[in-house]
Amino acid sequence: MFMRIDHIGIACHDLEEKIELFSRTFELTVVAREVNEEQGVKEAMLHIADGEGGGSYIQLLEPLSEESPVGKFLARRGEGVHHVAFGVPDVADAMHKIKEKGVRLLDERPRHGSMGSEIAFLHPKDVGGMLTELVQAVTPVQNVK
Ligand code: MC0
Repeated sequence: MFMRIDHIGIACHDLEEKIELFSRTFELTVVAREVNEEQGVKEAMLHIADGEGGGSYIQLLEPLSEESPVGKFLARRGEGVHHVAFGVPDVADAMHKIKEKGVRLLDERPRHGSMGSEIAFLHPKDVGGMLTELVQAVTPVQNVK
């Protein structure tokens, strides 16, 4: 079902500061920036590698408000890993299969994610405490190297 780790989402207070830190420390390059109003985040994608169905990234997330998912996470737990996202060939199909196994979906239908992807979240309490995201990259076949 999973083709690769698409990205690790990291919650932070100051996006620009963390872009500088991750770029300098790990020699990563920012390949996309976006404000996602629906998800309540300002974000940047730092490219790591390319694999089956698309790339792998570090995703830095700054909340747009204290009431957003990332805003609440920061208040409760502070900065750090917020979620792990897995690349899937067909997000709707993966949602259906995972729901049948008794895991709660946080989205009834796929939503808009980074770089034109379609995404859906699974409840962390049903996946060992890890907020899990499913990602269908926009052009999986073309991204394969
Ligand atoms: C909350 N919990 C987490 C968690 N956030 N556990 C692991 N990782 C996280 N990130 C835990 C809480 O500690 C709590 O456990 C339990 O889940 C229920 O939390 P809650 O009180 O209902 O808390 P809420 O209201 O903050 O909701 C949490 C929930 C929400 C995961 C349902 O954040 C959500 O729907 N997230 C999905 C959307 C999202 O995260 N969007 C931002 C990234 P206890 O033990 O205290 O009961 S958007 C994104 O990343 C896009 C742009 C992309 O990748 O392309």
